Amino acid sequence: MSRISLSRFLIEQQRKNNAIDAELRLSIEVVARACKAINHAIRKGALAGVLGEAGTGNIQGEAQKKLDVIANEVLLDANEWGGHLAAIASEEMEHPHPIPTDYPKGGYLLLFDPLDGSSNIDVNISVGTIFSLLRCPDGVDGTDEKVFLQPGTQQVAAGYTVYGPQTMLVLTLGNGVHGFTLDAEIGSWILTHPNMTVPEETKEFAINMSNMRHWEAPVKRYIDELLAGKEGPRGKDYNMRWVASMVADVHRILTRGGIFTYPRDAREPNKPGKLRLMYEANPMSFIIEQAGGAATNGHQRILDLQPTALHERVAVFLGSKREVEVVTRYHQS
Ligand code: AHM
Ligand code: MG
Repeated sequence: MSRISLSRFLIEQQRKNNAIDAELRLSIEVVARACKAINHAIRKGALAGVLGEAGTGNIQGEAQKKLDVIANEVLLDANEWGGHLAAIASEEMEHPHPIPTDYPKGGYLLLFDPLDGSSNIDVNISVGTIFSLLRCPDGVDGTDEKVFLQPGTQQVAAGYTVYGPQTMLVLTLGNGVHGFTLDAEIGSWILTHPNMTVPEETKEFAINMSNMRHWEAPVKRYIDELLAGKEGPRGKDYNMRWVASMVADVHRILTRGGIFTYPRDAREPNKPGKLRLMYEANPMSFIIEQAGGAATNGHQRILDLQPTALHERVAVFLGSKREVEVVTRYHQS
């Protein structure tokens, strides 16, 4: 059987299913191409002198790694000139990035976390790129931050690349989730995981346990019950995994099930969790829901949340439906 490349997959989506238009197809192809260049830089590592700190900080007050800066620049350079975007927003930039005046503007807004899990770069553990695409309403200036503040339900496409033992791109256009593996020799993304699904039930959870003393009561109760194993109220033994790269943890869940959580905690009461809504939680929630899973902030479906700021944070519980339902119920009782 002939192999299906990402380009062919997208053209067929455009032609047969009408799931995307030409501008959206180009947007996804350009992000995917940029991710190949990011993959190349990551794989070179110390050979290219790209490990370590950049010596700068981002808007979130986090120290930037050299590869955070490189990945951000690669994505900006690749996406500026194609005429498919109205503006670009990134974890690494305080304000939306305008399309330079010498290029035409398009109808889509691109948001990304250029290198998620970047604390793992120097220790050679999987990292990733996360992206989300929204429509820019006609006649609206894309650089106005407010235009980005659309609920996750408005996303027209979302995806991530995981730079792991294999480099994979996982994508949703709102009609299922499809995984592509990079064939580095020919430089092509090949469809290897069509129709990925998250099993409803699981015996695996992901949380940073070192924050346990700061959790709110519903999260403590939920995790205590999982830890109680067969003898506890859940009646089965659970296993735990925590990569500290959301992309890698979510990819595991898409492959074999599980629940991923980054709850709000008492250290910073005004900060609901660590992860960012617009370019981490929303795209991942879209993917997980499209794969048959669920995603909430403990109280509400993440995709229904009305964003109030570009870099807003949110508590995250996502993955196998049954588990997300249980922890969400505990927040409501
Ligand atoms: P980053 O986007 O700055 O890399 O931060 C997000 C990452 C997630 O990938 C991961 O789930 C989480 O931070 C890990 O946080 P912690 O170090 O608190 O366990
Ligand atoms: Mg991140």
